[in-house]
Formats: sequence, structure tokens, C-alpha cells
Amino acid sequence: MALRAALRNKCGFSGMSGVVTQLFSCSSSSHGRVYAPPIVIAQRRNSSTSPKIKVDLDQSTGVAVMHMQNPPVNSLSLDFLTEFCINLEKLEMDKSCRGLIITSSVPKVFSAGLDIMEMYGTTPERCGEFWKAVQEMWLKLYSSNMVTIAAINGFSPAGGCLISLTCDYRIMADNPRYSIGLNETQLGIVAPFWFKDTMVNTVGHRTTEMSLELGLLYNPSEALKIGLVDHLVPEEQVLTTATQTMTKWLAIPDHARQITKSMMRKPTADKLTSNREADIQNFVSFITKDSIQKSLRVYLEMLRKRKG
Ligand code: CO8
Repeated sequence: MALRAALRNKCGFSGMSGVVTQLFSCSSSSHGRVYAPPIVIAQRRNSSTSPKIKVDLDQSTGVAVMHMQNPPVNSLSLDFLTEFCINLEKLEMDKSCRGLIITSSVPKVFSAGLDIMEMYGTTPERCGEFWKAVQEMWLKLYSSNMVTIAAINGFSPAGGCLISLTCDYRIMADNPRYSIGLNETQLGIVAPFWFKDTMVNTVGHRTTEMSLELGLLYNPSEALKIGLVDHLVPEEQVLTTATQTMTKWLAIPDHARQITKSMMRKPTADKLTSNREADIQNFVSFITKDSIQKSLRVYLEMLRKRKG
């Protein structure tokens, strides 16, 4: 709780600045996203800078860009996930924010997925706390009322792929060196049912089955072909394309889009919501097994050797 409180303070939006350049009007429902046509567009930006995540909210467009900045590889540690969730919650409650683009400030890497060091050689208590934060991140993002777009500007294995799949739309840098996929089995671990469900809902059962069993990582062209991503663009255009795509999505009335999104996603989210504790227990007992710890150690050594 102390960590949460400390992060809350760090994550507070600050430094509102800017000039009103055009007129806009924006009314809100309980989730703050019933939008009226622009009368005045205010070029006001809220920026929040916290150690691992930077959020820029453009109040004139209602679009926030969340930059993950946790070098060297944007791994999803407990601290990172806590910050991520706090920022997400703040944006969700902010009536002026209707769309969220998630991208990386770390060169060549969108996210290397869950921080392996949170799963290797730690206590069952810490593992449980960590897994709860992973669940929280997924539930919040998957059920978000905002339009969410992943601007995938680098490698995106495992948890990085999960974040992408959890968004409404995926734009990836067309660089054949990058890859994306749920590669858990390659580490000797198993993607839980809600990772699997998220992928099934995106690319279908057969592709997911093969993908998960083999722990496949796809290059951008392959990922586009199977529908794992929606659009490829040159790397330098990822963010601008995400912004343009967001404009199209935001042209749809919020209430209709949100109800539709909920209709599509709620049954999947509810499966985890009603099984959270059992899912945490499963994770902790699985990950703390000697054989699984050994697999993780071998994988970490492989990562180090590859580097050398
Ligand atoms: N967690 C922790 N540390 C990591 C991770 C990670 N996921 N990935 C890389 N690192 C570390 C490396 O060990 C290295 O550390 P050091 O500098 O101390 O040697 C440092 O980050 C930099 O890594 P690289 O030199 O490999 O960086 P590159 O830019 O060359 O490559 C890659 C970037 C491609 C992202 C590469 O690092 C990579 O492939 N990483 C592994 C990615 C991966 O396999 N992630 C899977 C994580 S598991 C997960 O997300 C879902 C788990 C579900 C659990 C279910 C259990 C029941």
C-alpha cells in the first residue's frame, strides 16, 4: 500500500499548459465520453512524468499517449504494472480523455513482457502480489471505455504481445527484425487462460492453438497475415498513423462503441474476475515449482549468452 501511495503521488498529472486555439464543447456521461461536435478546440496538454511511464494527454483531441520508459526492455515488473494501472485509472476517470495510444520510448523494444526476475527466485507472497498486478493491468485495459491503440515500435514478446492484444487496434513498425507473439512455452511456462482467450478473440482458435503450443514469435508481415496486428507502417510513422486511426475511431459515438465493446469483451473479462484468487494460487504454485524455476534459469542464461 505504501508503494501504491508513493506511486500515486509521483503519477499526479502536472504542468497543465497551452493556448486555446479553437473552440470546443464536450459533454460527458458517467464514463465521460459522450462527445459533442467541436466548437472550441483547446490546445491544452496535461503531462505526467513518473519514472517508468510518461503520459501526454492532449485535451483538444481527447487523446492520451502513454510512453513506456522502463529500460532496457520495458519489462513488466510489479512497480511498472502498479504505475501502469494508476495512470490508466486516472485517464479512465478523466472526462476529457476518450482515446489512449500505448507506445514505447525504449528503442527497438515495445515490451519484453513480464519481468522474468519477478518470477525467478522470489517468495510466493511476492509472486502472488505480482500476478495480481498483471491481472489488474489486463482487466483495466481490456475493459477500458477509451479507444485503445497499441503503437508497437519494437519487439513485443509474451506480456508485450498481451498488452497489444488487449488494445482495440494494433499498428506495428514494419521492421522484419521485430517480432510479436505469446512465446511462453519457449520459457517452459504456460500462458494462462485469459492470455489464451485474448488471443483466440483476435486471431481465432486454430491459429492460437498452434501459436501457443509452439511459443511462436511472428515477424510483422506474418503477424499481419494472421491478424495478430492490424496495420504495418514504417517505424517513423507508427505514432502518426496511430493518431490518424484514433481520429477515425473517435468519430463513432462513444456510447454505441462502448456498449458494443463491452458486449464483445465482458464475458472474457468476467471469466477472470470470478476466478482471480484461484488464478493467483495456480500461478504461484506453478511458478515456484523447482522444475519451472530451472526452466526460467536456463532461459535467463540463454538470454545472457545470446547477448555475449
Ligand atoms: N524480464 C527481465 N529481464 C529481461 C527480460 C524480461 N522479460 N527480457 C530481457 N531482459 C534483460 C536481459 O536479460 C538483459 O539483461 P542484462 O543486461 O542484465 O544481461 C537486458 O534485459 C537486455 O536484454 P537483451 O540484451 O536481450 O536486449 P535486446 O535489445 O538485445 O533484445 C528482446 C530485446 C528481444 C526483448 C530480448 O531481451 C528478449 O527476447 N527478451 C525475452 C523476452 C521474453 O521471452 N519474455 C517473456 C517473459 S514471460 C511473459 O511475459 C508472460 C509470462 C506468463 C506467465 C505464465 C506462468 C504460469
